[in-house]
Amino acid sequence: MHDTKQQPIELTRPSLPDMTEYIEEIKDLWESRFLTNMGVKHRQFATALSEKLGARVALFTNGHLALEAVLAAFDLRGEVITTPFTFASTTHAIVRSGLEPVFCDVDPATGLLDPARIEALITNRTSAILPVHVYGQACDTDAIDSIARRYGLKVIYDAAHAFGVSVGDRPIGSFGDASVFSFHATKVFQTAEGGAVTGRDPILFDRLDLLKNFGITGPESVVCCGGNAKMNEFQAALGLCNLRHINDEIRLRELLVSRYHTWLFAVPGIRLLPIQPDVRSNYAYFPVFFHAGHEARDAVYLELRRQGINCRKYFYPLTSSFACYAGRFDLIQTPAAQALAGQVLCLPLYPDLPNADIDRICAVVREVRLTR
Ligand code: T4K
Repeated sequence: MHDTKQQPIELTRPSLPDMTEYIEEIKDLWESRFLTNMGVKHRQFATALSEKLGARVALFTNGHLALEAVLAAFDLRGEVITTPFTFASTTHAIVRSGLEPVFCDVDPATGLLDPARIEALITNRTSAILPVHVYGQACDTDAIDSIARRYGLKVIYDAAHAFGVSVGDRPIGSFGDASVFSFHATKVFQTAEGGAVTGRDPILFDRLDLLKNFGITGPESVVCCGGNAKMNEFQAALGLCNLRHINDEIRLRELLVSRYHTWLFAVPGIRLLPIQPDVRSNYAYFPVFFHAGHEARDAVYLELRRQGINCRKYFYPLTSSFACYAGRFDLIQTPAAQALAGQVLCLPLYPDLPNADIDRICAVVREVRLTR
């Protein structure tokens, strides 16, 4: 086994602009003393993002509150068809909005919602479909959007992992009725905490503006029961800086992913994500799937952790089996998702991860795998 005294390796580390670039960007804030409530930076960042994402944009303080705001803005009722192979946020947003998640199984190769299984789950209580573009892949948007149109359902994509992804020449945020992005520190594009909604319908954006600011329309006018989910000026300033560097961020990630591929693609018992034709990925995560299941995966996980290498089982457990939902959902409905949750391990990935660290991580994975 390898030397355990080496430097720890994080799963991810946020990319930051030069400190001088950020200071330059926030100087005005000291002068104006307008620090939040949709100030100059907020407006500039929304405009810049809208050009980048090819859609209208509403900014939020984080991705989770953006998801809850979209569900409220569409005034959804009843059931929402979604995936359990996701982060807690997706399912919690549905439940916290008083809606019932109906779990649909995923494609065993990608972990993305399987469109072939959606129609069987539609009832007269279904109001929306909420798929997740996991790991920076793209869902089968054509199939999902066409089922939704046929049944008059809304489609809200959880695009928390998918900033910068495109399908053909279409940016990922242009599909469905709305897409929700996360700009958390662990994401490809980050504002420390932050999020955004993209879409086309101007009424959606009017509602989102109200919902994220207490329903206020003027100093003496409150027209709906909104909350507070505004992105502040410091977040927006960081977003303006990081947007200038996003292409480099994705290019560097791509290089690291291809190094991982070279080491791991032929290791017996391991499967990597397939390359999606026509999709430009952002290389948000690097998941590895162990055919033999959770014992093989956990052996590698424990050895990596022992050596100070922070890897994560995104997404184990399935959200449908969280303790807070015990007894509520039928886990037999999603066998492919269940299998993936037992197989997956996400390995460290961020632009300044040294090649030597990738080589070290891959050596551990190969060694543990090949000796079992
Ligand atoms: N939908 C989906 C599909 C999502 O994955 C998420 C969030 C959301 C919705 C909701 O979006 P937000 O409301 O978060 O905007 C992390 C993130 O907190 C979460 O944003 C993310 N998904 C999820 C997949 O990962 P943890 O609890 O696993 O992160 P943590 O603290 O263990 O950190 C992971 C690694 O990042 C560690 O190696 C440390 C490193 N790190 C972390 C932070 C916070 C840093 O280097 N710097 C940092 O500031 O949840």
